[in-house]
Amino acid sequence: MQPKIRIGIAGYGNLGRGVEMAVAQSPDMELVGVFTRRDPASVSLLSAQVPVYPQADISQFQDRIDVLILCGGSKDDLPVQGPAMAALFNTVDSFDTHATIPEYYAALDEAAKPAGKTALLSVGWDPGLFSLNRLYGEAILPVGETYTFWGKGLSQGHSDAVRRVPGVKAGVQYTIPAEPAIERVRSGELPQLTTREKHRRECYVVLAEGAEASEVEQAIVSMPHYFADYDTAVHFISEEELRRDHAAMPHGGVVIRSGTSGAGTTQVVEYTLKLGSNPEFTAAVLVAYARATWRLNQQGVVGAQTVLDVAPGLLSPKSPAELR
Ligand code: API
Repeated sequence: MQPKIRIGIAGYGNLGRGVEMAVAQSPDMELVGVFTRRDPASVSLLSAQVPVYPQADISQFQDRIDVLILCGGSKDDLPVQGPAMAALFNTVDSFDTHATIPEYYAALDEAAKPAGKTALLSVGWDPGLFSLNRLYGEAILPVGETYTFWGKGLSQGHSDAVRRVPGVKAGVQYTIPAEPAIERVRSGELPQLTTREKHRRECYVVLAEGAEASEVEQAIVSMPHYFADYDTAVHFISEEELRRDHAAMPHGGVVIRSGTSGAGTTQVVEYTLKLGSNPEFTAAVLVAYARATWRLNQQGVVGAQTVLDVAPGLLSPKSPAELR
């Protein structure tokens, strides 16, 4: 029997809680503790046996944690926390600002490599599983087009970005795909679609006391990477309405590669997710990749890595011999 992989969680929001549940479903792992910037006494876990520690004490745990799963947001937390933690621990995170992945990769690589640590970034479903499926489609059908549609669903990345706008007390963001465009792609057409033609975005926002609605709306719709390239609607609602109507966090989407092989033969490949809980699923992906991260580190593969660098067998709790 291999010793269990010792997991730490940094940050305990929806994603951190999802990781706690996914580790509980993984018999080859144990949860050492949760690290938080809040007062640890104010954080209650699902499992009363797991301790909560102040984030400030984390460097004392270097010998007790095999992989630290970073559960902060991409906008403000991970760019700072990622490299700092990658110098101390093997890490996995769900950094999802697609446009700045190259610079985040470089910062992690610089921190992790000299420390002999492995830092697996941008793990989840998009970026993550969808990235893999885009790659498979493009490698196998080099002549064709790739389409990604998200939703309808609640994007954690965009909801986090909305909540960080000054004047926003709470809020969520739904991504809404253009269904007729999806049907055209499924039928084998190869339309050229702009970002704006594929999705629109709907935000439901609770204003902070004294905040000006028009200023908040302007700050959201003009935000680069997240909203500027889309048609975005902002609806102001009460805290009560937010709790009542927006507690569930469904999401999903499709990656479609449509192309022609050999003698000009049409081939359409589709990968679909229908998720009842976006954070629980993202967390489950993080946990499977935490296993791979530990194995890569054991094999001497250090520095920044992405899902495109990880062999599928490393995700499975089964050994290579069992998988064969
Ligand atoms: C969207 C997608 C969601 C990707 C999934 C994940 C998240 O616009 O809805 O933030 O929930 N980019 N990165």
